[in-house]
Amino acid sequence: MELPDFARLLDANLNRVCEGLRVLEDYFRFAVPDPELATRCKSLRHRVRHEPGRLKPDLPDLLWTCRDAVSDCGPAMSLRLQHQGEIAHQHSTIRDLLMANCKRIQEGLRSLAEAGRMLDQSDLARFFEDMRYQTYALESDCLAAIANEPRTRLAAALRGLYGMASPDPATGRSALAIGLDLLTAGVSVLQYRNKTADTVDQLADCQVLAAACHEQGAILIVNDRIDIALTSGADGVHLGQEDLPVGVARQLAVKVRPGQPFWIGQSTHNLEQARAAAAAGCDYIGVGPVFATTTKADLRVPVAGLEYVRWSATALDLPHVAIGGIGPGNFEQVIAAGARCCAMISAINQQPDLVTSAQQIQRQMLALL
Ligand code: 3NM
Repeated sequence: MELPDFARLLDANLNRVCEGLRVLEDYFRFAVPDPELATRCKSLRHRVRHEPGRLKPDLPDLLWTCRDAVSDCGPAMSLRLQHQGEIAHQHSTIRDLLMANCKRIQEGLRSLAEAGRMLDQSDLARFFEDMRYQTYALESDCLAAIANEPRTRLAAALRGLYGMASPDPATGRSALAIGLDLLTAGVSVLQYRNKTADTVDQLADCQVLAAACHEQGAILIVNDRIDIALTSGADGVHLGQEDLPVGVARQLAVKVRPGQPFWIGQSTHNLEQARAAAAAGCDYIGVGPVFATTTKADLRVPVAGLEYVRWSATALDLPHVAIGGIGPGNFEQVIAAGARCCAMISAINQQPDLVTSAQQIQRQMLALL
């Protein structure tokens, strides 16, 4: 076989491989920045673009002179197969998109390596084979990176003030009104905690709050009630030690909302509970009570203290929310102990101008992180 017979195949596949790599590179450069992965894609793309010309100097000129996109039968083939329903060109998830491009790159490299062999260009064939093996590792790393992506979003949201939408007996304000004020103040995560309202009213509140949260990119977590969380469009549930076990909650969430992230947080009051929550697959934990609190009357555990915050922040690779007796006068100590996120109920929800107070605290907390 002569090189010109293979020129169009080489040209098309070099373009195919570089285009596929560019899709991955742009995703990890602009959409979910991961400089390490983006750099790897860019480096592979440059090598595929330039190494063949170094190994065979007459190749670049030959490729573009033989190019003949107009008479390529490929587009007509694709159209026919699409009409027959055999191939689809839509990727409904990022995973589909990245995987399809990885396959495109690997298939292109395989075709290039075979052409290299047919042409007795063993250096070229070896180069393309080596590139193909590198892209298998790249594919695994890209998929691993996006598997962690939703968790990264949760960790980013658990920063600063964790809003608690609870009805306030002192001011008579409803959980819904407080929740909407906290969202106006700019919290990135809100927990709906209502121990008194009827289920039907809680569901209605959570539907409103879920829509309001999503409008501004915040996360809504529902305390205790996984049924309300799953049916209202909320993003997760927060469980106490006596609530549904985390594993059971996860099974339910996977059944009701397959393939979608659903966050499960759990209150913990000591090291053993924190380790158990992590082992059970919790996405984040509550850490408290940091100080004495009168808000949770049924809390039959001793104050866990700043030492527990310090331990959680360093020993456990899990996002956490410090809670219990925290307010404007002491949150600095909690952050100094390593907390990135603090929940406050009485200290903030009773403020006459809740929006301004929450905004102030949020600003001060973020400035310390
Ligand atoms: N959970 P305040 S302490 C709801 O330690 C809750 O898990 C706690 O209210 C825990 O900010 C607590 O008014 C009450 O102290 C927090």
